[in-house]
Amino acid sequence: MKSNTVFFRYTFYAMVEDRGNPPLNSSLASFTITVTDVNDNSPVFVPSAYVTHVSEGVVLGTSVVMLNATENDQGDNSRLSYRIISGDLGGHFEICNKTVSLFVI
Ligand SMILES: [Ca+2]
Ligand SMILES: [Ca+2]
Repeated sequence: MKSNTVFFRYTFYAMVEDRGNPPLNSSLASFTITVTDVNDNSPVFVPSAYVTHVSEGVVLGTSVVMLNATENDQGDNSRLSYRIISGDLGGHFEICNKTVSLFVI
């Protein structure tokens, strides 16, 4: 677990009673719920801009840039996926994990 993660802990007390008249209660219980992680952090690219150069004779499948993002949540809340959302008009690039590769010319 990351040390900077905020945890929330709730402690409840409950009572049980019967449906008689008058109702009788004789037992109390406490229970605690700990929220280990809330997805309250967004991933951030570090750096936020990348510049690279590719030779026109490069072999298809060559990695052209490695992206990096940080994320302060845990588990599934911190698992990242990368995708190109615009700019690749010819469909020449693909991202596998965090690696951008040239695949189609
Ligand atoms: Ca969190
Ligand atoms: Ca997150």
